[in-house]
Amino acid sequence: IAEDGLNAWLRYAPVPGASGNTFPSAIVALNKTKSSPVYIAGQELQKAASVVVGSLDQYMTATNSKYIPGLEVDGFWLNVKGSSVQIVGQNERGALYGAFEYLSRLAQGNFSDISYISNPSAPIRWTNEWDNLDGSIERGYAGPSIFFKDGYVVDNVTRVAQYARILASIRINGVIINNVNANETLLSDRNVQGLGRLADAMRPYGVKLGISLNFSSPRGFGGLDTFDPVDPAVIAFWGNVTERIYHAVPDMAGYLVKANSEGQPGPLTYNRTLAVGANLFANAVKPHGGIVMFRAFVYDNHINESNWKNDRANAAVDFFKDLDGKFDDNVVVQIKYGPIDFQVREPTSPLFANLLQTNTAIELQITQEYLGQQDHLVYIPPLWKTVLDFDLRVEGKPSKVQDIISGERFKRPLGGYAGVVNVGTNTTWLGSHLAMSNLYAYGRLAWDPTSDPQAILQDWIRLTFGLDPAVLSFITQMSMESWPAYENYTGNLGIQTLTDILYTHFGPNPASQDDNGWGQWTRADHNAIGMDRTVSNGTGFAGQYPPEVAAVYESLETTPDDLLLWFHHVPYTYNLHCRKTVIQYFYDAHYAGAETAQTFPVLWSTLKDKIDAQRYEDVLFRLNFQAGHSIVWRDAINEFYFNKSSIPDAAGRVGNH
Ligand code: GCW
Repeated sequence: IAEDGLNAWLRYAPVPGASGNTFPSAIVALNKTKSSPVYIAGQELQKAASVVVGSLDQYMTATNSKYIPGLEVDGFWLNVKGSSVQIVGQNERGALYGAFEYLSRLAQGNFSDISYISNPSAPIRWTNEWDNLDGSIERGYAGPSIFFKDGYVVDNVTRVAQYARILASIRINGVIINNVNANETLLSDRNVQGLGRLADAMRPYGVKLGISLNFSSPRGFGGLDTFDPVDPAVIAFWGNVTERIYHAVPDMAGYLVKANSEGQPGPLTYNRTLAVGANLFANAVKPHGGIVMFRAFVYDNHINESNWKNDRANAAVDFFKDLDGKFDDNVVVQIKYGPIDFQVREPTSPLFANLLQTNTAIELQITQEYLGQQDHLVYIPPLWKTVLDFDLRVEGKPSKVQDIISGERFKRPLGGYAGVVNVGTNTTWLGSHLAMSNLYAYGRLAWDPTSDPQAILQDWIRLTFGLDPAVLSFITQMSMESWPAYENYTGNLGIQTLTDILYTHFGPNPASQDDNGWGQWTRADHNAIGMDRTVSNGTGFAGQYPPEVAAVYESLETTPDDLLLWFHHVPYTYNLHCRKTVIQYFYDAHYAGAETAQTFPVLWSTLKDKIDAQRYEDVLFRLNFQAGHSIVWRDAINEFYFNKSSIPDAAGRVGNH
């Protein structure tokens, strides 16, 4: 079968051996309204099997059953006993999640009896789409927007509904549909009406719509001469806008705000704090049950490298720490996983350990901005796990990031996950078939961050490519090797991705990191490399962590090799824990990473007869590109540091071209 990718992992392909198993013979969906998630659940099940599905209330009424304890908001109970199947959600959204869970088991050839409850780790499981109103997508690699065209919301919402279906199957419950670098004309009457249309398309899938706002809209759009967040006219403007939007979208999820960052307007212009800015919107949406996601990605992009103590990584804690407790209860501070910007490896953002009376969410990036832009296979969840599992030891107690953002650690009412996805109109959604494992795993991890990235990956492989053992084993191998390989041939030891940071964020350009105000510095000179972020002699960044963690990073001896150059400025000849020198590690890792990438197309070609031609060719093309580009990376980076350091490669490979 040709497979264009629109159904992603929801293919319901025939499963070998399925015929001997008993399927239920009738489907009873307990809500017949076509716009209800339970109705959709019934429809989905119809495509594969037969069952009773409904929310807890509907189930108790219709079947005279007792209350099912243990179900939390959006959670579900799945009960399979032979041909009798019950799927009961705490709410209708949960019922749909349970239906997709059941179908996922069937599609993977799992027909066994089971009974269990599954609840989400956190209430906020959203995507962010950086779509512009003209239809372009910032850092999008899969064609133009499915939401906007030529300045307006699209008329045809077919793709939007299809996207919502995919998101529901991984239990995503909200989408911010426009770029955080927001255009205020989204607030026009025509566009607000359009928002209603988009929300209607997504609602049956339990996916709520939210939007990014431009902080200066009162001036740029409202005709006021100010956007000062305490000005009564400004407050009235936002109240008004919010009423109009909720009129069109009664269940709107809320607002996302990027303020005072990378040239965006914000409250600091008027000497108001970021909390005052966030609460302005929080007040407006509160009566409607809305949430404000306020981004912590606030920093000055004109800092001076000649000052040894300057450090962009310090910005988030510097800006937000003193505001802890000042945000309204329906504000969530949205924090990128690392202190800089979606690099191939970063330490966990210390801001998670500095906001004890504030709701927080983690921002992850599915779109591979710095990670090869979907032209390289990079399965990212193992990187995300380094952060979600990281124990920040706040007040000397276990404080994993996953337990902070779930709200559990500091007893917060809200929190969760925001994933920057940037799907486009390309029929593969992300521009690459294999990149979809990242989206799939994002949803699964947001639901349950304790799950194993490899197990999630294998569910995705079976659902996407079928149950053949060779397919399973080779795609698993390539995917699991892909992040370490990419780290090896781009930037290792915590130096960052070493891609071009000034324009494309694609391909090697280690020189672009330094001598500019962006602050993604490496401080590489002829003798030494790395940012000294110690308290004793550097930027003090290490001191933003709670004492136990700070002590680990402060000392050269205890800093792990993979973050060495993030925290320390050392000679190229410095000996790592692994006993190599820094420079020899660079040379070897770049060779090793590129060598691994050479194996990907070879492994893939062995699957030629097991995968439809269209997907086979498409993936092969990309893997061949990656194999070649990894050599470009390897040589560019190695030659660059050979020229800087003049230290020869012990294996004689570098400097001989
Ligand atoms: O990673 C950087 C990107 C910008 C992006 C910004 C942000 C939407 O290069 O394109 O802007 O981060 O996250 O706000």
